[in-house]
Amino acid sequence: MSDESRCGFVAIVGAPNAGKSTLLNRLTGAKLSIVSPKAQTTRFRVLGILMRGPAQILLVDTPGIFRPRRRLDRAMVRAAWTGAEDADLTLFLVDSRAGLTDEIRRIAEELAGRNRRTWLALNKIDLVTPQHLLPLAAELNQIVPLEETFMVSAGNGDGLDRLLDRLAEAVPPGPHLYPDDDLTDLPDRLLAAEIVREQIFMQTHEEIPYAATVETENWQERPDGSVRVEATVYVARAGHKAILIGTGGSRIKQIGAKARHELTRLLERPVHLFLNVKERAGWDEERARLRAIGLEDTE
Ligand SMILES: Nc1nc2c(ncn2[C@@H]2O[C@H](COP(=O)(O)OP(=O)(O)OP(=O)(O)O)[C@@H](O)[C@H]2O)c(=O)[nH]1
Ligand SMILES: [Mg+2]
Repeated sequence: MSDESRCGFVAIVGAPNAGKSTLLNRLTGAKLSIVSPKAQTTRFRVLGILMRGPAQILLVDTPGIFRPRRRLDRAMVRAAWTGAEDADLTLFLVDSRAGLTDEIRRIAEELAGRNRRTWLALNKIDLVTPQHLLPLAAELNQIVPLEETFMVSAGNGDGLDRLLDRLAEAVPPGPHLYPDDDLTDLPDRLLAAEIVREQIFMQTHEEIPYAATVETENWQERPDGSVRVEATVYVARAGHKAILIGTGGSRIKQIGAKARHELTRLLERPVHLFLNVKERAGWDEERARLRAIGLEDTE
């Protein structure tokens, strides 16, 4: 590898649940983007800044691409495609266990139409027999021209060294756009809201995770080095609020306790976390709510 300075954006794009956020976290060695077993966890673009030799790789995690219904969904899917448009390279991440579903076929066709530099990474290879992988890669290549193909496991790290080496060579020559020891540009207030939302995804079911959004309302640094965070969880209906709060407040307490623990670890200082739950019908169609989580409003 040459010692020439390089820097470029690489957008990780794919179907919901492919493992995009897991990959971003694994490659940066940090928890930047929330992860859950449920689809449509990520709602906005998350930047991870990665150094590999003289190269700075700016990895962008994006929301999964699906058929949008709500204004929120449309803004999420738009954020994913904009991420790809703005990047030097698109890394198409596919869950190799799911195979070539209609959803993945549609994304591949859309990628083909956009005609950008695209690499393929078949993920979750720890879950499949290796014979599946080459035919799947070949089928995808028939739909969209793929410059390179990687077989990886974001879960256990297999194949990622080679992917990183290749990315470091592929990003264009140029000065680094961020300080080399920065990990992300995500503000702590947004991180805090996301960590609460992650617990909602982990601890509630059916439509509840999709009916909730979280906003940090207040952030106070205390003289003792701790931080006091107040966040509001908006839900669409009274029934959601009751479920989220739980009997005698048990569910929201558990969500708060887990989120506080995680935030204390991430921010490396004591965190006092206060959660309010508010019913707000139609928040997922409301521009201000989408802007609060950094989604663009172009409709
Ligand atoms: N076994 C295995 N599980 C994985 C791997 N990568 C991700 N997962 C799991 O797949 C699930 C989805 O991972 P995410 O990283 O949230 O997926 P995503 O593509 O960001 O999903 P959205 O944000 O909803 O689009 C989680 O339960 C992860 O733990 C992998 O390589 N192997
Ligand atoms: Mg994600």
